Amino acid sequence: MISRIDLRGDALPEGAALRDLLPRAEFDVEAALEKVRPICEDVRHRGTAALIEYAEKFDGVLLDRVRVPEKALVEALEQLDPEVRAALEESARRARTVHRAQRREAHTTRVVPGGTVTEKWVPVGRVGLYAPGGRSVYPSSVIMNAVPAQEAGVESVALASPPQKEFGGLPHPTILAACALLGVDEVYAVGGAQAVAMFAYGTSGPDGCAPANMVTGPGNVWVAAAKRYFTGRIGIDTEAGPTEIAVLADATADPAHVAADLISQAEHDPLAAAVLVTDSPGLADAVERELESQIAATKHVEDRIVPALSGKQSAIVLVDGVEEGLRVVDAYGAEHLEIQTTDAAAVADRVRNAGAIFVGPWAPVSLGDYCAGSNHVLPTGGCACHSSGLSVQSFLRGVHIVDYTREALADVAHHVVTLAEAEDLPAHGAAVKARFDWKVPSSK
Ligand code: HSO
Ligand code: ZN
Repeated sequence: MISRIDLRGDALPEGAALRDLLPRAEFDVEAALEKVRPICEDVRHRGTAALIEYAEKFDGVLLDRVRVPEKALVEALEQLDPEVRAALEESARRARTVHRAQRREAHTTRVVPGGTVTEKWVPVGRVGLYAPGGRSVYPSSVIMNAVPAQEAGVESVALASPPQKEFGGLPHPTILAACALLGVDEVYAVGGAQAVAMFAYGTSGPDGCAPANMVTGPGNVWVAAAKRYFTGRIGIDTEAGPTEIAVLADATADPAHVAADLISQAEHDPLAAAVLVTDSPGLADAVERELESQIAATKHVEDRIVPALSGKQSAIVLVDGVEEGLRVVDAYGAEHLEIQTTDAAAVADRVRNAGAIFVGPWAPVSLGDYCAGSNHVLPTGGCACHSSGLSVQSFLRGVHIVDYTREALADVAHHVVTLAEAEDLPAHGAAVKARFDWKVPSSK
């Protein structure tokens, strides 16, 4: 069911050449952009009326308003299964513990006597969070979005999630309940690219949504395309693609656990990627057998797990040793990477590119999805080599405050003037000279 890529024997190629040998899902954001552009512009010009029309067209619901009444949030929480509520509360508590520790203090550096640069951290003013609907109704993602924004001190947090026909045009009740649990009371029944456009441009009227400075959260290719469309106008986290799990394992790994973990993420999407990197052909065979037997007992087999595992984005990659395995997982840059080898912590310590790393036999990705305290909104598609998962830092801006005395400026003035002249920008130098009666103090 799952293909094999044998990289044993020859020396591994470097960088991009190695990456090109590894499997990856096609996720064509650029193509989706073409379709998303007119939708975004329509929302810009027609606001709520356009949102209501798209709800009918894409979600099959007739809405008379898009803002979810607060009463609906309270009711959803009241009706939530107490066990689900307790689990969400525990998930949020752990996430809050981890994210609170990410808060940043202002820091002042004394560059020279009388000259300081302070970096202060300012939260983004208003954030729009996106929670998908349809196949992916994840109240846990509401936690993973809202908690870092709240811990960063974002004052205004709104959330959009697609209207659901079976719930009278409201977003899924567990999404609403999670919002109520977290104190997110501004919620819109808007899905897809339209939701991103609503946050980016804002809409007016009694049912209107104030524009946001940033939009975060997972979504389908339309949401990713809309994020790309608005990049530069608003901040985004990353363009989330299909879920990925890579497992770096040696012969000591338990094949039943490795298979279960690969299946756990394949369960998300037919385009989800599951990649096992191992130096043990014995483990590879055993994992394959486990995959066959375990999927027989699970749920989303035909629609998601089989296409995900047999798709070109998934594979078992055979390597000569853990050393080569490390190079492969670094070239791949998985959203989630499990290390199931001897000395797993030491191996994990050497990984450079991964959204999140799960160490040893007792840290499956599903723990991180729900209750580790770590964030599950993570870079996909190889973006882990330049981006991080969602955190308090995502919602903060570092602002430099420059404070120099007359003497400290005088001391460096000649360098500023020299550089200004070297760049043919004499007015830059003049701004300094003017402060010293046009006589720049020479270096002492
Ligand atoms: N693994 C998904 C997140 C998720 N899992 C939500 C379960 N619910 C993407 O990182
Ligand atoms: Zn998951």
